[in-house]
Parts: sequence; structure tokens; C-alpha cells
Amino acid sequence: MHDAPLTHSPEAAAALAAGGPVVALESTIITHGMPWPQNLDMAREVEAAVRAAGATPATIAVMGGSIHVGLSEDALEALARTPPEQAMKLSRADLAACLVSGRTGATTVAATMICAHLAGIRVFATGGIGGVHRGAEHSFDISADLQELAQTPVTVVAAGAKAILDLPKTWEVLETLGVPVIAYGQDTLPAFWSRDSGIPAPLRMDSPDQIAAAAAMRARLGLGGGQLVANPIPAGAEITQSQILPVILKALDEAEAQGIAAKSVTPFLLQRIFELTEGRSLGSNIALVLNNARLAAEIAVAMTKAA
Ligand code: PSU
Repeated sequence: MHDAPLTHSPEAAAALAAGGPVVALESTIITHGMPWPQNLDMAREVEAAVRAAGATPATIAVMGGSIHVGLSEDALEALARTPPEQAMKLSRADLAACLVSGRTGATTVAATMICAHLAGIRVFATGGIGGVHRGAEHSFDISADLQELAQTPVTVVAAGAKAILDLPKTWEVLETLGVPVIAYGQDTLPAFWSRDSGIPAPLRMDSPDQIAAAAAMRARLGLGGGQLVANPIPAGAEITQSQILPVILKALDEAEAQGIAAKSVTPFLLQRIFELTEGRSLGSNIALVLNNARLAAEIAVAMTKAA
């Protein structure tokens, strides 16, 4: 039982009351992951993609002391216009502090999973999860997203972990934590901007029904925790690993030289990669988020049919 301060949009409230399919969407990608005004266009298009696939979108953010489950048009625009330094980037550790302060907070994968679960939403779409940063053996920088996947029962659809990370170490940690990592429709894990990381996938599934059934079975087994669906970017939008890797390495060098640390690392790298690819990385990022939103909606529909 919980007594969380939740504020639902009318459409999210209606869908949840009717037991209909709902997909949670995060807000850090809006405030810290993409520049204005593309962030607002992306957020609107993602919501439209969820609706077109037969589910109800619920973008999640903290505002005015409450967790918003579904945002109005105006609230979405206000959030997209908020400069990154004015919105807290929320994870498990700071969600409660943000709520009691009354500040605006954008939810990362970890915080969105927590809020989705509190609201009774079982599926969540994002771009890429956080994970083990390159050089983590020195910095200890590992995203709280991984621990959250291990403990909160939400199915997260992403294009894998962001390729700025140390992907092999990220998959190792998820294995240790007992998180099912499911490649969708292929035998290897995707790498965010690229379809194929060359790393064999621990699990493969080819339909939303299979993914919904696996989530239901985990619940029957009392296993707790979520599952990660790693959905490859559409072929037409991908940037191959050989193209993107030199750019990632350059951005990483700059981050190190400038002493960028902790929560600032991922936004800094995404922004630099955007500049170095002259915007191409952003186009790909938007394409993969839309693709993930569609699959998440199909999974949510499959879960409600099975229920
Ligand atoms: N997906 C994207 N862009 C993003 C994110 C996801 O396409 O910016 C956000 C998510 O909110 C994720 C966060 O939780 O990046 C990871 O940040 P960090 O590496 O600091 O944990």
C-alpha cells in the first residue's frame, strides 16, 4: 500500500480506471536529453504514437508537490521550455525531496519506473537506459536505472543502453542483478543509435504477446523486478557503430578534460554528440524513441488482453 501524491490527466485516469492499456513516458529525455524545441515535438509525437497503437500515454513528471501521471498540453510545453539547470533530474534518491520542496523534477528511467508502478502502469517507453559509464572502474559511475530494473515490476522498452556507456559492463551488471534483457526480433543487443552491438542477447522475443506473457509469469513466480526490452532502431534511421564511435570517444575526451561528472555526464555527452554529428544523432534518437513507444503500446495492449 502507498499514499503517493499522484495527479492524473483525465485520459490517464479514465484508462487506468477501465483497466485499459497505458504506457508511461519519462521526462528527463525532454528536459535534459534533447534541445528545445525538438524536445516538445518529440514528446508530442511519442504520445501520438502510443495513441495510434491503441494505448493511452502518461508522461510522468514532478510539479507542485505531486507526481503527474499524464501531462496537459500546457504542462508538457512548460516542461519542455524549462532549462535543464532549473529542473531536478530525479532518480530514486531524490524523488521524495523534490516532492516536498515543490520544485519541478524530470523523471529518469529509475524514477519513472517508480512512479509508473505507483500509478499501476506496467509498461514504459524511453530512448535508452542509463548504465555503467566508461571508466566506471575509476569513477564508480553506474546509473541507478539498473538497480531499479532489478526491483520495480515495470517492462521498459528502450533501444538498449545509451552507446556513450560501457555496454558490455552494463549487460554484465544487469545479469548479476537478475534483470531479463530481451532483444526484440534479433539475436544480438542493439546499441542505441546502431541496430547491432555485436553482443549476443541473453534472451530474444519476437512478439508483444511473448513479452507480456513473460512479465505475467515473473509476477506469478513472485520474482519482482522489471524486464528490459532492447528494441533496435529502425534501419533507415540508424548510425552505424563505425560512424558513431569516433564521435562518442571525442565527446568523452572533452567531458574528461572539462571535469564533467555525476548527473551532468549523460546530458553533456548527448549535447556534444548532437553538435559533432550536426544534428544527426538527435534525428536518430527521436526515431528510436517513437519506435519504442509503438512497441510499448503493443505490449500494453497484449497485457490487457491477457489479464
Ligand atoms: N533516453 C534518451 N535520452 C535521455 C534519457 C533516456 O534517449 O536523455 C535519460 C533517461 O532519463 C535515463 C537517463 O534515465 O538519460 C540516464 O542518465 P544517467 O546516465 O545520468 O543515469
